[in-house]
Amino acid sequence: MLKRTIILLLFISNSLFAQRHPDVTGDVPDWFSDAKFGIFIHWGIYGVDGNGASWPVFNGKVTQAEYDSQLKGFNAENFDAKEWATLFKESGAKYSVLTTKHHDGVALWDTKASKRNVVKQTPAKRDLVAEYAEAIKGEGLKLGFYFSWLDWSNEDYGALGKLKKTDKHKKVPSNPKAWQRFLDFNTAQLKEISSFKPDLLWFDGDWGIEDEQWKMEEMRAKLDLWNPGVVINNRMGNFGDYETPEQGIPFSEIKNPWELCMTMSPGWGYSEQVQKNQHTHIEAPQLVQLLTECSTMGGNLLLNVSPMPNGEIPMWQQDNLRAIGSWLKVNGEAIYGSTAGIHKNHYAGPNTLSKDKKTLYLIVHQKPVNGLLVKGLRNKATSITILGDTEQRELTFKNAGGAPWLKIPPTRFLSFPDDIEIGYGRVVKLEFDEPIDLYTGHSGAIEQND
Ligand code: FHN
Repeated sequence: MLKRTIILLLFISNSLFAQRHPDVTGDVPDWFSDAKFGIFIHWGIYGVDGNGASWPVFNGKVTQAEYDSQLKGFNAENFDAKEWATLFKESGAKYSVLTTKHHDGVALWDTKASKRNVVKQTPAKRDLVAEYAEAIKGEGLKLGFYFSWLDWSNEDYGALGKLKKTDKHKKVPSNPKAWQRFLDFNTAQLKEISSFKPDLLWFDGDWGIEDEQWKMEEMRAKLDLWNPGVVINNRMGNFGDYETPEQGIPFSEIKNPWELCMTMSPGWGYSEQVQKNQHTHIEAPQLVQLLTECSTMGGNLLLNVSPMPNGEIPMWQQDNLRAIGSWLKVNGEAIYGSTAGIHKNHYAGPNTLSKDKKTLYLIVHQKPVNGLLVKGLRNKATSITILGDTEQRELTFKNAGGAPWLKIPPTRFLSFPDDIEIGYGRVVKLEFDEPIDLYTGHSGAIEQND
């Protein structure tokens, strides 16, 4: 909190000199950076027709009335929050994020700020957020809420005109009174969902409008007051805590804490058509690879599921989550609480390090042919084993070259037993007495020999 206050003070001083203040505070609790894996849940009336969450209205593909005809088909009749929480726990996820209100403005809780909610306007007639919150906390998972700042069903949002997602022009409300009414509406709803004490708020839809129009600085102070310690993503202007690359593993290093949100198939919400197109479904081994790639770069994976209108999570998505959980049961020590791995020039594959840098986890998704190539490693490992190897074999290096008297380590080839099945990926654990020491230079003539 102190760090956030200091950053806020820096922001205020910086803005006096029109410098760009940090996009995020970078101030996240250990539980978040250690978690590495969370579940995103896009659940809403948009699963009835399956044409996409909220966007069909914005893109003019359907009228508001056509979109809202889905309200009558959203019944949540098979929704069992405890089943969801048990499944997410089994998946190895440490937190989950539910869409409490998407851009369509339909709240999944019994909001008093608007009749546009599933209790009053759908056959569900239940406070789904309350049930979800209780079940998630009951399973010991961290509770996350998604909330869309923008609301295409609310005319007062229109006070800033129909914003295009890429529209970064500074907007001044055409109707300041209506815009303030919209801000008050959002504030009232955020106060309501803050009462469930979420550990994480996942905002969306702030695009195209400046922080001062959203009054984000004031909003952040309120959210922190209502729920001290809540961690917030960067889709809150410049007042969030961590970055949220979407639908694509980052290519370059992200220095701030970050979390990649990704779908297992096209689209965020449920769609019968997507359900049938099994060839578009990302499968468990690939999802494990996505997770290890994020861990290698020091980030989290927030993997999306898309429950049906009746509250059931598609079985193929459940199977994927359970498969990931089985993999993490054996290999989780390489993921949870890990830090970004060594550079790809040292090991050309996913890998992570323990916080004290005394343990290196090399992750293997394909069967090695000539062993695993590791370059620039100066340390002598005290133990090299494969997680889950019932025989607990010690692996050995074959060393090529090197001039230790000049602190130039050999190029190392790590043996990999032929009988080890790769499955969804295996992890080689290398333990050292000291933090890992990597050579990053390149040698020349060796003018002395030992
Ligand atoms: O427009 C939304 C989209 O529907 C989905 O909710 C994603 C999830 O990150 N966020 C926005 C697009 O970036």
